[in-house]
Amino acid sequence: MAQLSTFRQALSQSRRPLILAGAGLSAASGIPTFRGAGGLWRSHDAMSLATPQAFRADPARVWAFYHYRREVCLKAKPNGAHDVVARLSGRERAKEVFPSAVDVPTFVTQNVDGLSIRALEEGEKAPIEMHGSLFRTRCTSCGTEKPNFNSPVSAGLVGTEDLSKEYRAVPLEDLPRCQERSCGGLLRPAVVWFGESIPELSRISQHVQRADLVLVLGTSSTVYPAAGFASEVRSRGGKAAVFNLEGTLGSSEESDGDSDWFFRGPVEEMLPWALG
Ligand code: BV8
Ligand code: ZN
Repeated sequence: MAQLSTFRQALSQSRRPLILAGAGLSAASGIPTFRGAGGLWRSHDAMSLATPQAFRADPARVWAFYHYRREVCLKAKPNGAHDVVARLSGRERAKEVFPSAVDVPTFVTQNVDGLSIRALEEGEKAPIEMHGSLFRTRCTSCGTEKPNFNSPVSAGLVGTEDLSKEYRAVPLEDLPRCQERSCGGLLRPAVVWFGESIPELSRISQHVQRADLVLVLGTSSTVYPAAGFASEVRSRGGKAAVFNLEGTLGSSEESDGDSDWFFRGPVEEMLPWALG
């Protein structure tokens, strides 16, 4: 069909491909997406908990939310879509799919679940985790930021991940605390909350400005600034291919409002098929 052949032609001609992913990339791993039913935790809208204000007001509730998500993600496994993108981050497969590219594609993920990193094999370039990671913490006192895969992230939180149980507020001193020297400060998840700036934005923007093709994988494109990247690539004459279960406004089979190709369906099936 027309769109497949023109898409494959664009793959072969692209010199600077960019890959952008959202929660749809991890859906097949059983990670609830943000919008729709997945966006709720104990009847709270995830968006209302992912803010500095929520953490200041009730750190115990926000930590229970993140502890729950850490435990879900630690039990989850990368799915086929993560694997396809991880292979594209390695020289050999990147050369097959993007023969004209100057380097392996830059991969920017909005996801904080760490699954794209767990899918990597030797020699494959790690993604830019533009919204941070559930598995990094930052001390609110001394600022130390480091990887943290502890399960549980603090003994006090054990049991709060069981949604069948009544919510229990964990005392402040039993929340994750800094272990640096004698700091003991309250830790926070090193994710980017709504209203917080994106630490890697200038690095990402350089790639967006130079990209001639962007593959947009499983994102509702509702969270900025990531939501604006595809139209930015197109405004400079680049092309965008959207892989999503559903279209955005004005989408049809062949393309949705703001893309040159629109592959409707599960990205874990559509992406390997479209790449050939
Ligand atoms: C900032 C970490 C400025 C936390 C997240 C304009 C410009 C700048 C900012 C704004 C702006 N307008 C509004 C804002 C504010 C805000 C924003 O965008 N609000 C929205 C709600 C309107 N943006 C910000 O606050 C950003 N900060 O710009 O700061 C600034 C500058 C200087 C100084 C101070 C401030 C920060 C945003 C980061 C928020 N943090 N995550 C956490 O996770 O707990 S975002 C969060 O949503 C997740 O990371 C998630 O990835 C992300 C986006 O959602 P999606 O990934 O798209 O997931 P969603 O569920 O929505 O969609 C899933 C899609 O997959 C669906 O389309 C579905 O159809 C599809 N799908 C499902 N299954 C599959 C599938 N597709 C294919 N296959 C499948 N199997
Ligand atoms: Zn500290």
